[in-house]
Amino acid sequence: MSKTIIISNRLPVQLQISEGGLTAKPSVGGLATGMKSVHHGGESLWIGWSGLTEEDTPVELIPEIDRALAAHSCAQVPLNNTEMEGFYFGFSNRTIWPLFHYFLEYTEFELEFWNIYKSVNQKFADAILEKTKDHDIIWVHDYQLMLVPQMVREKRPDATIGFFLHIPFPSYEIFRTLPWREEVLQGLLGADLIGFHTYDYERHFLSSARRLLGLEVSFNDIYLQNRVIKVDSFPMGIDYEKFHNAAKASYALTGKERTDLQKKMDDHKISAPGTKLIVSIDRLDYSKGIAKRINAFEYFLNKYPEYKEKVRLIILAVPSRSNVPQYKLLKREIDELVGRINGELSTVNWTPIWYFYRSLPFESLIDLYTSCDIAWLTPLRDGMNLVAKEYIATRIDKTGVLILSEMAGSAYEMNEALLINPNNFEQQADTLKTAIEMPKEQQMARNIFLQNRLRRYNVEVWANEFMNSLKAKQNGEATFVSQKWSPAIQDNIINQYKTAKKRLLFLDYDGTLVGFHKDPQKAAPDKELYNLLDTLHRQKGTTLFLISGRDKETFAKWFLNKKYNMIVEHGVWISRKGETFKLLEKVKKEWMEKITPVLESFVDRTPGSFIEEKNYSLAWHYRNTDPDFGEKRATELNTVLTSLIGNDDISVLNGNKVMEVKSSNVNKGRAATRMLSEKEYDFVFSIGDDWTDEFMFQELPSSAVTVKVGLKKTQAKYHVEGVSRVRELLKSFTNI
Ligand code: GDG
Repeated sequence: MSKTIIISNRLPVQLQISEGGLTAKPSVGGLATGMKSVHHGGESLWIGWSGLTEEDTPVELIPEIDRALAAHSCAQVPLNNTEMEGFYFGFSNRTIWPLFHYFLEYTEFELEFWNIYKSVNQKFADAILEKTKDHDIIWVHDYQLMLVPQMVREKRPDATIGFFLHIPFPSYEIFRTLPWREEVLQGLLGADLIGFHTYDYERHFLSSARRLLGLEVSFNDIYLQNRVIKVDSFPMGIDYEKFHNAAKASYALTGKERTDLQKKMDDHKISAPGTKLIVSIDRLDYSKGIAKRINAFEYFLNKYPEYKEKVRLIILAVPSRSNVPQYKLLKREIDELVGRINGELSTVNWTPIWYFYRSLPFESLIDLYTSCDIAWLTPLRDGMNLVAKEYIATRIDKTGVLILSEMAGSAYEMNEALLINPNNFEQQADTLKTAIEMPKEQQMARNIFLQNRLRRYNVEVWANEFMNSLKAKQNGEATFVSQKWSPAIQDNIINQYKTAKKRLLFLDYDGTLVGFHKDPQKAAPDKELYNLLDTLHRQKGTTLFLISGRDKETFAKWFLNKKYNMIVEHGVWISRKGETFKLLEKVKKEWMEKITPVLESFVDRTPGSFIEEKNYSLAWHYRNTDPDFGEKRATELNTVLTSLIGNDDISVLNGNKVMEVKSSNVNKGRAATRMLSEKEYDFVFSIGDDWTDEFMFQELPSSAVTVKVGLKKTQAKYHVEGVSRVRELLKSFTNI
């Protein structure tokens, strides 16, 4: 039976070595709880770092640690101090974290960090390969392990791999500044399913994949030569019932049973009735906008001084990555800010800010959520922000106001909150006032919607949706109708080929026999291709046709002396056995004069595009344009041309990054069937990669063997992955 394998930087278990020996406790973090439905019993294994470096682990304790972890279905990837420095504190938290949160000024591009990141990712990948079997389902988490999917895929091409990014994926303009951007994308593309919190992150990723790797993207699928990768958004939820029930339990406690923090907040409410408590909880991280929030609070108190002594801001900042210099500086900045503001504004009865720099036990966290009238969360950039969701879940009587930054992923799902731009102090001051004055009924009306949504789309649903989507991919959801060319199919077809007396082959050129080049003139045939075509051409009983949309001059230059049969310009010209090209179809060309200026205006407005003038058609190529822009222009051009053409004599073909205008009575299908009607053939084969080849696949008789190159929707019976597979396939025809 297949297992589920979860991989994250940290294991969901806290190990502690003390004099009494070793303790292993499950951690209570969001991810650990979220994965409960996926990580249970003997059916799953969680691989990650234990939290103890090799230097901190007495050798004699290692077997005991492994046993303790195994009891929680976990296995560790041991890491030493140098690895932690380069991989975690270095590349993960000094390169990727700031860059992906749009803090370019904090981003360090250090080759040493990158090298260690690669080697540690390899360690994780090796651990996966060692501890898993072929059919296991692998789910890799987060930005520390972006190279792992591809590293596993290399060794195990058929593995089922999912990847989820918990932080934002930045816009292409930011991402492209990373010196190792292609490697990172390639690493992620080892997965079958790549998940993000929001559609924006998804679209940024797709845009980078298209622009940086030139990959074909259709909706949310990325097409590689041999695989289709699904990219989707799965907004992470929380364990709603856990927070809701904990809040209920907290209310039920009587005076003495309450936590110290709760007692302090109760006292405050008694001594200053009518005052409002505002809470903010975050890891101490520059992405969370804590310093700006404190400044905005001061701004609010100065703008609306009537609220002095009436509101208090409670800040819980949880220590985080304190080894990284930027975090040390931030800590100092916040200490100073709180000190200054409290110093300047405090009165005998009032301190405006209560500031805790520590991690609190879960119960105290709940106390903060339940006792505070307002939660004020102002990240400058945040993948999701679960605190916002947790605050709402704990509001048993449905009161409470959430002020949330638009820059948090959770803002997309929490429209009923008061959404703010954390850089706009004016707006925040006014929003604080609105929140303080908001009538209870309005608070409740907003929170009912929020609570219902959070209850429904909880973290378990999130994990299950991701897994179901991944499993659907594993089960090979049909994305296209053709069958993959397999060794068994090949054997069968070679048998037909061998026994046939008269064979007819139609081979498309670009994207089929050779790969694409930025400059089409550079896609000349190589020696290997000439040898292959020579052998087929000379083979007894075989009639070979190269069939292409290219102009006759280029093909004459490359192939005429080889005496191959050729059909070019989609069927306008034909050359057999080395004779000069003749017209195969009578075609009109008067329309060309009218269309040329239209195409020229598109060339002027679309850098990188150009016109190819053929004898009977005009092609507008946009392979070298910005991909998004090029597609947009192509759609525009299509609309313009269709409205201009207005009759059936000419038509527009949408090829692979090319739009071709040509006479309607010419296409590869028509040309191929004409050849077929000239003689009796008992084996017909056609292969091609783009839309224009579909005419052949459609019009050839059903007994023909039709093959599409690449994973696109097609009328062909079979598909193969790419140029090198095409060549292998054709080579098999030569060995008879
Ligand atoms: C990353 C992304 C994304 C906080 N203080 C205490 C405490 N917490 C718990 C909260 C919450 C969690 O920590 C923080 O989660 P966030 O989502 O707010 O932020 P990150 O840690 O930055 O998480 C983020 C998340 O991954 C999930 O994908 O949402 O955008 O940056 O659950 O309750 N828990 C306890 N004591 C504390 O003092 N017990």
